Amino acid sequence: MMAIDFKTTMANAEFPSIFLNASGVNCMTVTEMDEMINAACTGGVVTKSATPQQREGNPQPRYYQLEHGSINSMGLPNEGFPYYLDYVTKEHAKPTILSVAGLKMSDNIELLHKIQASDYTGLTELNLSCPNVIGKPQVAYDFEETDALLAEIFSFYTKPLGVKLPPYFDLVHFDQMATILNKYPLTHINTVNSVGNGLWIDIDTEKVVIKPKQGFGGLGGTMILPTALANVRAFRQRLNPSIKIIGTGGVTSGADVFMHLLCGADMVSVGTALLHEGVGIFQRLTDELTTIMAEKGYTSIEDFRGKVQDF
Ligand code: ERO
Repeated sequence: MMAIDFKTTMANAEFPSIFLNASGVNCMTVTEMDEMINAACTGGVVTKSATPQQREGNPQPRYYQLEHGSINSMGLPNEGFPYYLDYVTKEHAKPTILSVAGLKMSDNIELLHKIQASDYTGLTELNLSCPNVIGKPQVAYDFEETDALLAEIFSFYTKPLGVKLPPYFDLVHFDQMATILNKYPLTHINTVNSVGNGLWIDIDTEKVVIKPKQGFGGLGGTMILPTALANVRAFRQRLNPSIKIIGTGGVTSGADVFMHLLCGADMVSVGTALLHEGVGIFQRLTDELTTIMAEKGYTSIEDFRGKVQDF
């Protein structure tokens, strides 16, 4: 099989491949982040979303594998912002994306001030879409609050910054959010976070399958692929070309990656399937994507990126 060059750039970062972990999977500890960086066919690593202080997260069980995906209500367990800032500030063989998630608006501002003041010059991703912190709504479902937050951030922040978005389900919401995002010098969006507040029940026990929030949790995996593709496509049609897109959601095969790229994704990240298969998945996805491209006579992603055809 002919090797294809999957190098890609975003802001000042040169990723050797298009593949990343979805934040939250394989990125909690230095060992896990190193494993992502050292694995074949990865572009780099996205950290677990960091809060100002270390957190244990929600009570167990908080993750459950479903037939067609997963449900989670982890509740932002993480080692705390200093741990991840320290990691990304060190030299690594591949680029890093520092994911941060304040529990309140002032946290987000404070975290970004700290990154601005630090030696870190790489990419940061502000998570505006965690569905699982008890009593906290997903920020990016509040359009006015998102706009106000980004306005304040870009009054002082000059380093590369993207945002992690929740899935949207109405075309008007894509219009409204894209209009807001286009006002700011964002490097990228990452779409989608898990589909918030799904529910699953074990019919033998007649009980919900995860403990936090009476069983409500974020859905990931195969079942959310169509939602993820719609969000990548809808935002690619609406965002400034300078804002790149990390497509996240439902990727388990090279065909799924190919669809994300046809919708306009610049990079593709993997969550549920990475958790189940381990970092070896990136070699498999690369091989499967390469086979599809070879069959179609494509030698570069640019031959088809964003070129999904309508009837
Ligand atoms: O519960 C979590 O830690 C979590 N789960 C998700 O599916 N998405 C998140 O963004 C997130 C926490 C920030």
